[in-house]
Amino acid sequence: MNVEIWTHCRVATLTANASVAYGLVDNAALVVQGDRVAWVGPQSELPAEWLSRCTRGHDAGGALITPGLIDCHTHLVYGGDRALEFEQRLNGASYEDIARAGGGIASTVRATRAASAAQLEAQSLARLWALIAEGVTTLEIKSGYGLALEHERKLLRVARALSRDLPVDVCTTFLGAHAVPPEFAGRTDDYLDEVLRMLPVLQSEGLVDAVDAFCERIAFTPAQTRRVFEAARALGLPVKLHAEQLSDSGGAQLAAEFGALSCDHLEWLSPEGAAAMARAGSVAVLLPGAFYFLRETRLPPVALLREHGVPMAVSTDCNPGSSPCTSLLLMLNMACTLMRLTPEEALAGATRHAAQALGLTDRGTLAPGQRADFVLWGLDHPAQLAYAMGANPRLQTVFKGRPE
Ligand code: DI6
Ligand code: FE
Repeated sequence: MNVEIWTHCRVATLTANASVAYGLVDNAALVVQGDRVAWVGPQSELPAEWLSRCTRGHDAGGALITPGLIDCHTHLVYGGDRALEFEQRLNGASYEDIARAGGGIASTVRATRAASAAQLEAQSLARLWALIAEGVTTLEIKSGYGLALEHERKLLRVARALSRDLPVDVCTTFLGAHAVPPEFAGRTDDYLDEVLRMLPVLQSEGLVDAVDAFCERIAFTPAQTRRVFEAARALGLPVKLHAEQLSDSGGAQLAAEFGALSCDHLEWLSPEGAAAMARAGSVAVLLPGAFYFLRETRLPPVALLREHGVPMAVSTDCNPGSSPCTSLLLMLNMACTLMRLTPEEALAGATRHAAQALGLTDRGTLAPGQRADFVLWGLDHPAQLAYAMGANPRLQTVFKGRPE
């Protein structure tokens, strides 16, 4: 097996409980065997055994190396855009007003249904490239703009196909319970029956890694969300939840009851919800892009999450309505400026904790046995990743041990 050694670098390992901030190793060496990290530490301590087995050496030129970034909450595959609704909001309409008037998610559902798979793929690929260009090596993509079997299938197939020839892994999440489509208007429970019919079919086609729902006044109640979660549990699928984004409906407690991988948004999270998440080991996924773009004023309770030791992830929420964003680095900055995360918390949120939010234990840190997904940056210190706005200091990405 190939053994490749990277030297002349500074490595932010992001390992949990590291004794130094970011798990930073100066004058480091990083040994890759096949698609895995075999060893990381100070170059002066590199075991001779690895040197003798080395098949290729890489001089990193003094670069900073971090784990590949992980965007753990996106709705990246969709048709059309919602720039005109953005304009309506600037003229006074609220996000909820627009949704109730048949716009919002419903307008993206119309555009997504009308698009062919090839059109969806082309549109989504441009967004995916933007993420990859900033060092993303794993991302999640949710369905939820098809809301009918053939269209949810089309969207999820596009999501799966996107990573085919690219240095990135895609995890797919079924979000059939995102909104009630027009043909089921006023018949939410009938639509949920349909969601529960779609789920096992899509799962049997290998299109579903996890199940999500939008638990909110303008979407599904906790009781309705529970039906979705029970179906997921029966199929052995992990769950996540869009919870407490616009109001506190107790979604976090419900999700925790099902051992949710994550609860996402959380602006209205209550102390009881945070305690439940801590008990369940759910990750809090913070989405500063949506907070910013909807001009929310209520911040997710970061201090409370810290108090309970709930791990925090940071993600783009890339979607046409509430976060038309394809920059995870900008989200790190906004998680700090808007939500007061530290740059270290923000980076852990796009690496280690983002992996946890996807149920992935083989990535998100740089340690022996982990996937060799990492990024070389033209930076001196990892705090610079969250500091700059609109910069892209990426030099090179290594995916599954292979340099691009
Ligand atoms: N919450 C969100 O922020 C996105 N979905 C959700 O459940 C917004 C989706 C959209 O407006 O298209
Ligand atoms: Fe979302």
